[in-house]
Amino acid sequence: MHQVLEKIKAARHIVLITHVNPDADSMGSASAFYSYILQIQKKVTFFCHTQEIDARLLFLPWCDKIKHTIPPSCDLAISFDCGSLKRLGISLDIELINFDHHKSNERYGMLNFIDERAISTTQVIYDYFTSQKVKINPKMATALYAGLIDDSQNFMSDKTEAKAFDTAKLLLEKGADKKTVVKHLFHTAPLSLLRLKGLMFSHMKLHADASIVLHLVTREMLESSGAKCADCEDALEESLYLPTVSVSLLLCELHDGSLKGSIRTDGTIDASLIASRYNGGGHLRAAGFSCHDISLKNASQNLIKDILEKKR
Ligand SMILES: [Mn+2]
Repeated sequence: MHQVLEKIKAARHIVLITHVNPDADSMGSASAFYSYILQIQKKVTFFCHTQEIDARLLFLPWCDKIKHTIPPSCDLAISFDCGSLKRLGISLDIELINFDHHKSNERYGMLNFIDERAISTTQVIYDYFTSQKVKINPKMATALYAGLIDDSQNFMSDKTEAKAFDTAKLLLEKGADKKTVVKHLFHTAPLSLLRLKGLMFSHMKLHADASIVLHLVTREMLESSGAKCADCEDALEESLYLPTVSVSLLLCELHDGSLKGSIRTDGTIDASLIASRYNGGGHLRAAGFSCHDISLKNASQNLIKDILEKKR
């Protein structure tokens, strides 16, 4: 941690980098760090490669400062929650400090602060601030809290341990605006998403004694609801709430005719093993893949067959 401080002290202009298609953790970490760099009176740039940032995140402090290019005067970069160099969305010719909590982090920085046990990158940043006796103001606390509750799925994920609650308590005491964070991250949805969810639940099919849910989402369904493929996640996930269901499947038709596949399981079947059959990947409970030159019907038949084989 000491080396980080030395690098920051020596820098004249620091660029803070989120990953492409940033989430609350990546943005929250960079946002809190932005306040910190201002506190120590250095020049700072908030960079995100993605032009269209998820509107739910724009309540975070300093989002109005986000740039999509890196000024040439920057002499130090810091990345947040980026598992790989590719996820930055740009190439860099300056030194980089890498803050993350992904096990798979490629340690591409000159200094790497990867805490695999941390529930979020904002937890890693919180620990850094504490070790450096940085004063955490309400803006910083709100940004750090956002990453904490989003990555822990509002403290519901398996990885949520006592430390997450400890950190939450300390951040609330420092003035984190819990109400605003919850409103934007968990209680905000566009009409298109709600419409798509309705369509998905009314069209879904149950297989194998209602242990498998299958969602086939056609281009028509996306068009009539105005939703995007990424908006299918909620219904896919919530299908596992049915007591008999152990696997939830999605095949979504994209504009180019290819299919996007997503698998969610209750952990009794390894989703990543199924996805790897289609050159995809992921984790035990969540995985994804894409397939080309196959109809929705044929792809779904193959997928169900693969799952039934695994179940046996
Ligand atoms: Mn994260």
